[in-house]
Amino acid sequence: MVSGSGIKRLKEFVDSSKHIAIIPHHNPDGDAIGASLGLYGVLKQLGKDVHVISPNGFPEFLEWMEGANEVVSFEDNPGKVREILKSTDLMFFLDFNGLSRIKGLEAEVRGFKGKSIMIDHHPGPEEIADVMISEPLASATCELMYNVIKKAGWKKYLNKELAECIYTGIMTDTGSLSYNSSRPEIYHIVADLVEIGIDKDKVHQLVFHSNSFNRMRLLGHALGQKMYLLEGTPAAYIVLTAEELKRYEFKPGDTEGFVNYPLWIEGISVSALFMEHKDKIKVSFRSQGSFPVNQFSEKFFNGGGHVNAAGGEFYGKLDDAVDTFCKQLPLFMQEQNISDEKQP
Ligand SMILES: [Mn+2]
Repeated sequence: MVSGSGIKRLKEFVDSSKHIAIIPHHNPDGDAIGASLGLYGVLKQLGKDVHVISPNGFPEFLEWMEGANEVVSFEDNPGKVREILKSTDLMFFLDFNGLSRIKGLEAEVRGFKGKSIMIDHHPGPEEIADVMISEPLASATCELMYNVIKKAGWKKYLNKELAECIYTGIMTDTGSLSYNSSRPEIYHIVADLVEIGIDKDKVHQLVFHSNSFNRMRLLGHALGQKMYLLEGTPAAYIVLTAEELKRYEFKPGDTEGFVNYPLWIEGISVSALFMEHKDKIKVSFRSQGSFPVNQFSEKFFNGGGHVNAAGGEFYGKLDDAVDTFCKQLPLFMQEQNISDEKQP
């Protein structure tokens, strides 16, 4: 899945660089942080001066990862990041394919004169790097990272701790191998990681069984009081106001995965989550089957992503965001010629 010529140039870049920065996307998830820390550990063993620079903080449930306490957040520590970037000669962009995905860090990266490598699995990449490893069919950037590490001849550096980082991304981006994971290669990779010695069950527990009491109560509230069906369509959605988020002491990452729950309803194949933040409405979309939530989000919510998983933003009132969704979704479905029936 990762081409030989891409790997050859990647290796040349790494061999000829001393100071390397690894950059995941804003609000990094298990895949972005897993791929970053997996690569970080390998490059350190190759004797490189490496830093993982995240546009902002990352969720607590990833803090157990090897190297996690060395990640530098640009939002929390811009001075340190600028200092690091001064001597950086190679940058890795992981799990994103457009510079707007790194928010405030974009301005710092735009002026960068060194070499860059992108490794990502989102569709529609922008030309942001000298080497672009872009594979929309891959389940996760961590899947690509495993292939990169193996093909570059670095597998010997992939110890148990780093293999657990890589496994985390595959696990979180596929809902524990429940979707977007039908290619046999993924299971060969997982088998390799188990052979290296990962504790698969422990990783699952660390990531998924570490909810705060408030997060569980917020989920209960969202499903019990704030989930709606969009009559006449196979869509359901959840709406959370700023007051509700505050009531349950919302922290970034708390609503991760909420948008998947409406899909568990029989007959529902499109799901949306609306969250009222200070300056904007954050929206997440999921679908099953052919409904392209990335195109829908691009058209109405300034967003994008994958066919079945996308994000977006709305600049206006929460009610107007929800109205836009309720009005435009049926029309968009007609346009796309998508029937009401749940698609397999
Ligand atoms: Mn990903």
